[in-house]
Amino acid sequence: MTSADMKDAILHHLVYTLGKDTAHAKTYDWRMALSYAVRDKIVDRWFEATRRAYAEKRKRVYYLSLEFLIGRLLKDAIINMRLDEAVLDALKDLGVEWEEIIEDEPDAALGNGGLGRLAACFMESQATLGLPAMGYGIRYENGLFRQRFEDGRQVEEPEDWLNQAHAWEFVRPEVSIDIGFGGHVQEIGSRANWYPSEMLIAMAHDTPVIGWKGRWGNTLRLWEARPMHGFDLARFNRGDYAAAAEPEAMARTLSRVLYPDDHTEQGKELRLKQEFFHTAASIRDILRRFESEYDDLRLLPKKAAIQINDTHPAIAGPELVRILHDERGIDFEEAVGIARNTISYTNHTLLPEALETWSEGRMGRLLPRHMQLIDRIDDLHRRETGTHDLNAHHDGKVHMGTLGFIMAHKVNGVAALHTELMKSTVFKDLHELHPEKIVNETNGVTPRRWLLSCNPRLSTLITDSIGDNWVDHAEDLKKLEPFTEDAGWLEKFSAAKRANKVDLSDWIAETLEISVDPDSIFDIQVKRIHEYKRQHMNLLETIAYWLEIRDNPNAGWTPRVKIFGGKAFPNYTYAKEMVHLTNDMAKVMNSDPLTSRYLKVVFPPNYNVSLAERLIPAADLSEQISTAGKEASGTGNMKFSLNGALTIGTLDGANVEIRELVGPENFFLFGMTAEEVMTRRAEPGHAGRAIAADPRLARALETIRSGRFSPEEPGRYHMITDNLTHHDYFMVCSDFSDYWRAQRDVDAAFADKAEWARVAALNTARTGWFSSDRTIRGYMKDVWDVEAAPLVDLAAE
Ligand code: F58
Repeated sequence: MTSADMKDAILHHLVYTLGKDTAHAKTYDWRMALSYAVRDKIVDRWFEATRRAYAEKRKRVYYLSLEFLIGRLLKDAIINMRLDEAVLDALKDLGVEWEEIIEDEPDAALGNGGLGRLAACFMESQATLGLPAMGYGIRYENGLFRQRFEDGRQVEEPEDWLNQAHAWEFVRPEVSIDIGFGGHVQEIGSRANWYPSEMLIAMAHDTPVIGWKGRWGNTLRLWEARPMHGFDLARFNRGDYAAAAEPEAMARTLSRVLYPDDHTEQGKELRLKQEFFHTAASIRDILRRFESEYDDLRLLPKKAAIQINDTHPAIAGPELVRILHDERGIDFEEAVGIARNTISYTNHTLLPEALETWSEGRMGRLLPRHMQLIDRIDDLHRRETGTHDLNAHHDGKVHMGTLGFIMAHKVNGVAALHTELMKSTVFKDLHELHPEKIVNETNGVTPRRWLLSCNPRLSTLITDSIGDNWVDHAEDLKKLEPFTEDAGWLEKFSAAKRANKVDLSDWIAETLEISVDPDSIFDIQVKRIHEYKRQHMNLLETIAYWLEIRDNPNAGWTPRVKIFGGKAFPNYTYAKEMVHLTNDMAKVMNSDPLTSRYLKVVFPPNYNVSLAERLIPAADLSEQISTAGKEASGTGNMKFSLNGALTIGTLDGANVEIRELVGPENFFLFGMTAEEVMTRRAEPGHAGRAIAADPRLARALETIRSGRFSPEEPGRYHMITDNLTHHDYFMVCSDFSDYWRAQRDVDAAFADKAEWARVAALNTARTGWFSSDRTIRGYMKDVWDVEAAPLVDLAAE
């Protein structure tokens, strides 16, 4: 497409879709007009891919996830369609700023963190590989809350990304599915009729997901909850306006918020309803499509693979069995077999508190037939395996991890270590019964968004050096290795990183009014705020470093900018204290005349996909410091490494694989192993001993305790200091000394600029393996048993 065509297309949409003339168009209008112009180019290919999937009778993959953290879509679409030049020229001609347009798009935060972002990367990789696939999620009216700081405290505000028209979706009123809750069950022999007492409708909204070079397109289908019977006119006419609108409001509540917070009873109820709503609508839709093509349900596993992303859609098993058995009359055991061969389950956490359970009371009330079927599934599993005590339903609860496991033919972990720990801890007994079931699929990230798009300077250098094949064959990045021996090339590599750091410094100055020196180490920890991720260990090290600089301000310290980003769940008080402490520290340290040349603390609010795209390319040091055994994989760790940051980290999650690939000598390793953690934890008084043995740690803790960062409320952080001193389940104290040592190794390494650049470049060269294309290929082979369509130029057909 030429830039003149692009310009015409933009102007056409500006006038005829937005109803604006150029004289009155605002940034929003230009962005929408551009989005529609780009979308037009996608639609034909998307149709063609869909037609081919049908015509070639291809097996499809269905990715069921309560979260898709897709972020902004416009730039992604432009880049994958390779329209960047045409768009830039057209905008220039029209006098419209590209940056302004890109920044104007709301960041669709339909996820909490890594799990949701993984789903988004997978959608993009599936489209790039030509794999017929569909993502099913919920169209949350308000995604993850927006984070603001007030006096350093986190304040949550609703995220209103749908306040404006959303250019990327197509509403499908014809795809409206009835969903029931509650009521009673009438058993007829083995089968039953379920008569729900409450009904609502799931209506589809489709977003095309286009792969690299526009050679395949898939659909992200998001469900919106709608009332069965809208507005009650009779009540309205009686003057009861609020009651008239009630059914609509109640139904809408279901797809209103993305749940991090299921603390209250109502919250729990709503979350379970969301899970069933999402799963039931998706399963219906999958079966409708299947039955439009085939008439034998026994073929389902051959034509459809249903992946459940964590246990959130794990009710898929019983729901599919219910339809096959109760509604289609297939024998119960056979129905279970079909469902199991179709479904597979990804586990993302071993943290006991994060493994979902539902009380039998709640499940029985909301999903009475499913509760019966879960007991029958347990019963069948007992008979199949001759065991007595491995039920999904036990101790008055339904354990969704066990249910997911029993109803899947494959269960996967998301990094090598995590998968091994699944086998030896949480799923030990089930694994012994089904040794073939657990497989590993180490996570990945799409190199289109996480290198090509977010880091144009580095990607241009890469493409100039090795061509652009790396974009969809990321292992090609290996070809950069010889360049890492070339001083001239390394200078270019460093120049790209430095320019990214300058951009970030400017942005920090502008938005946060903090000045940072781009020649400092940009040391970044961005992720959900959680004790196991140990942001507080980073904070303690920051305090210890700060105190040491103060002791001897002229000792020639290596300057650092400590950058934090992340949200604390609204009900997670401890994490919120960590946020507050970070901000309190920043206030004191950034204005300390003795140290501020050497140390700055920066915490931009509202960490999201767009902010990640800004921060990651500018990082020197990636903080991946979770307690070993707790981080299932991590995907931020991969993004940093791919963008030429060095990692300081524990042997946890995918860090283990990153370290192997980049080379142990190029990774700042510290801390106990998962096994050592388990042993140490069993030793009473481990925290106290660690504190007694390390004066720096003792002093840093004492500094917080003394109220140095919160003089107006000296005891503010006693929750953190008491916990670390007396319990310290996550081993912050025990790992601190080694973490300090590793940080000083970082300082020493950074002093040799050329060597640092070489290692940074090696990180980029050696982490192509972490492309989500590789991950998806793994699932295709080990889990889904599916092949991709041949990649052709769909537009030319
Ligand atoms: C994350 N889980 C893991 N959960 O923590 C991370 O190690 C892994 O890389 C990633 O999944 C992808 O496999 C995660 O993001 C959540 O966000 C939960 C969603 C439900 C509410 C509680 C948090």
